[in-house]
Amino acid sequence: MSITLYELQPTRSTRVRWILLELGLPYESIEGPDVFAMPELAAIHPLSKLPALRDDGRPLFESAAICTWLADSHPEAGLIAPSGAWARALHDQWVAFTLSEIEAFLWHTARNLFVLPEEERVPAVYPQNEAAAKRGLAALDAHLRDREWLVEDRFSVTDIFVGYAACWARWLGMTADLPHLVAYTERLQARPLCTYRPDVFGP
Ligand SMILES: N[C@@H](CCC(=O)N[C@@H](CS)C(=O)NCC(=O)O)C(=O)O
Repeated sequence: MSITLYELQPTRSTRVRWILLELGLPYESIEGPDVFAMPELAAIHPLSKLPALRDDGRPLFESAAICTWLADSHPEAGLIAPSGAWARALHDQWVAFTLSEIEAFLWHTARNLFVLPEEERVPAVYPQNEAAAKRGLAALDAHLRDREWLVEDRFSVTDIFVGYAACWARWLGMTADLPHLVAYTERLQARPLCTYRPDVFGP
């Protein structure tokens, strides 16, 4: 078994690093800003984005797909419910919700803050993105009011996935009035293998 992860901290590849650590899987890390230009990355990801993974030679991209695959392929770790279980539907629900109702807006802001060339950035999108992301974040905050973890109230790959977006939003200053979500990010960062370092994803 061999795993290669193309990554750059603190991008969304750090989700994959965390689950690899939770699963105790050895992996080769191809890391750094030069990764984006590598033909090996282009051979995996059609847009040369991170994260990208090879598992026994097989290419996989998208952090949700990679994290879910790794949890699925190591069921003994108990980090995900099997396909067909209700808890699995809840995992899919929170991953899809995070991507469409939160992360899309965070990423659009990031693109206009520092990813796009300066002359293409449109700062006018920030407030609209923040308002949209906050609706999704408030829903998460409400869900976490009386539970510690998202699915079956025990730590799972769902928390690794969604938690990244929550830490990112906190770093962007969008969680000030969402105490349950802030407490959740602190619980995540208190876990020994968490890769969402407080010095990078701090408030
Ligand atoms: N939905 C993708 C996002 C992939 C993505 O946009 N990754 C960023 C880093 S967080 C990237 O590679 N950006 C380079 C670019 O946009 O060209 C995932 O979750 O894996």
